[in-house]
Amino acid sequence: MIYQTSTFTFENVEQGARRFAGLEPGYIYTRIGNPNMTELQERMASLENGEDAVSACSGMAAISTALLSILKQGDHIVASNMLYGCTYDLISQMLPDFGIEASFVDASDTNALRATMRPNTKALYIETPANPTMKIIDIRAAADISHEYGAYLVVDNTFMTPYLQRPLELGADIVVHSATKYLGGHGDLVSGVIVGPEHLTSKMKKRYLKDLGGIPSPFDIWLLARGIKTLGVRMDRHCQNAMLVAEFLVNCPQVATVYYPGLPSHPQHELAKKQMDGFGGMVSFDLKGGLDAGCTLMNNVRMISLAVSLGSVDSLIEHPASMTHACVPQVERHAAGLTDGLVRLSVGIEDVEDIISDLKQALDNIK
Ligand code: LCS
Repeated sequence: MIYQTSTFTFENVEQGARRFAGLEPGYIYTRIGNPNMTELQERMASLENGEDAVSACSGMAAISTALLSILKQGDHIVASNMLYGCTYDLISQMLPDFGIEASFVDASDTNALRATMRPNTKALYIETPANPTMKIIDIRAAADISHEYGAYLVVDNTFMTPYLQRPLELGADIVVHSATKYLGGHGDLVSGVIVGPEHLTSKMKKRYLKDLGGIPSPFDIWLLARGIKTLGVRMDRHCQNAMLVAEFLVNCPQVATVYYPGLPSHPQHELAKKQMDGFGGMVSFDLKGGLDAGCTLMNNVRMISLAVSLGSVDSLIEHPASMTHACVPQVERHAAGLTDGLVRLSVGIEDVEDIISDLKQALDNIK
């Protein structure tokens, strides 16, 4: 059932007052809570093995709400140097405007990570695998370092979903998701989720999400809850297809390097096997012909869509340097291993032969 309503009626004035005062449970107004949000939150908390969850209207709303609720003026945040472009922008540009200092580091290097932490560091923020370089960060090691400094470890689990990786079980404090991606799974909604301990999620719900206002529409979270019903079967197929596509690309004469944690050649393949239950559906690669060759490939795909976003049942291809990560300065992108020619492929659940033959015909256009 979809509770497609902005408000909920009270029996009488006294009941309304009791609900506002928190003396009686019950819904008031959809920005403060809605049965569809409650259901989704319970499901996500259970999947991530966390105490509670908060649903938000986008991944960015989830990330900004989570960070603003644990940081204040004078605090410091350490973040991984390879993040989704808008997350990087939020942490590097917007948080400093509110008096929150930010430092970026290769969080897979534990010595460098430890050296970046400060007494006033209140949060460590990572994505693993990183969008789009597929670098893996050891979640347990990051949690240990974070806790030594009394900081919360926040992990963006968008690429993996709780089906493949559960950061809270490895010591993380808060998990955030762009539910727009694999959780929804069908490219038809924008949504976000935060999972964490009840003392933080209740603060987020009662104060930050309520006052920042980034709540999802009841219809979108109903669609999201429906998407989650097929999460396991979709993720199995994404993983299977991505592995076959990565192996195909490794053997293509036009391809220089393939970044996929399932390949034994991935520098952190062993760590990936340890902390992930599968390698996911995202594959990035550099072509020998660099950016020009990448553009030829992307302009010639037929079944695969040239589009940003990821995690849909449909395969999507994009160019991070000019699209999703264009807001990250070039020197920072290069330092984190994101080359100008890197192509990112979100491998869908279509017949893998169709995906591979589309890539093959598009690659054949490279001179
Ligand atoms: N976290 C990750 C890892 C993401 O990839 C994205 C969006 C977000 C958070 C933000 O989620 P949203 O607000 O869009 O729901 N990533 C995108 C991408 O790579 N292409 O288009 C959007």
